[in-house]
This record gives sequence, C-alpha cells and structure tokens, in this order.
Amino acid sequence: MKRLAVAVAVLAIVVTACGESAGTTENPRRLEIDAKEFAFSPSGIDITPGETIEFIVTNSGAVAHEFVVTNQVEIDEHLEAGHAMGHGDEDMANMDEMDGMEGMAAREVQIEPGETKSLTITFDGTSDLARFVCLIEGHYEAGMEGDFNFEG
Ligand SMILES: [Cu+2]
Repeated sequence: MKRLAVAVAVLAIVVTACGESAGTTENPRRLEIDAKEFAFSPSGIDITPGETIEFIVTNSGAVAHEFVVTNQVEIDEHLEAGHAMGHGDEDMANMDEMDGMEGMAAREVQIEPGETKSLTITFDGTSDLARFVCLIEGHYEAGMEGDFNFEG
C-alpha cells in the first residue's frame, strides 16, 4: 500500500513536469512561437480560461515583426487608424481617446530578425483576447495572425 502511494506521487511529478497542467501567474506555461514572413507557427493555440502563458517568440524572418495579443475590435481599430494617418494632429488626438489602446501596449512585443522575446499574458477568463497578430503595416493582411481557442 505504501509502495502504491509512492508510485502515485512520482506519477504526479512526471505529469507536472511535462507541462500538462494549466499555467499560473507563479508558474506560467511556456509556449514557443515562430514568427516570419508572413505567418506565425503555430497559428492556433489552445488556452484553458484563467491560465497564464509565457510566450517565447522567435523572429526567424528577415524583417522586424510584432507579436500582439489582442481581439478583433482592436485589430479593426488599428487598421482604421493606420489608414487615417497623415491627416494631422486631429487624428492623433482621436487615437489617444480610443478605448483599449493603452492596455494593448502591455500585450505586445517587437522582435528584430534573429531575436527572441518573451511576453507573459494572463487570460483572466472574462477576457476576449482571442487573437494574436503582427500589426506592422501589411503583415496582418499578408497572413500574420492566429487564434486562441478557449477550452472548457
Ligand atoms: Cu510581421
């Protein structure tokens, strides 16, 4: 009976070490992503609501890329703002007033070619952060986008 208890304890340690459990703020789940022209790999990632993920993003391409954890509303706002650029200070003022732009800054990293950067995000269960993209001009349109799939 004692031997069985030891076996169960060892098994529990092995399962934890394999990273099968959801990430926490103290112990985020590490997840590697590759970015290049013009795609992320993987482009679909399963998330357990409430978990914390440390994204380790490597730019294996030839130009700079971004990794932005976001939602479709922010993406559409960004694309509209980009297209409205060049019309003077008025548009810049409007940009500052946009909801969510400030929060977005904490959810993005810029990565130069050959560089690896990490970004830690907690998916708090009520968040609508279901998309990840590169927002450098033209990259999203070319295919630098992916989806988070929330399980359970
Ligand atoms: Cu890019």
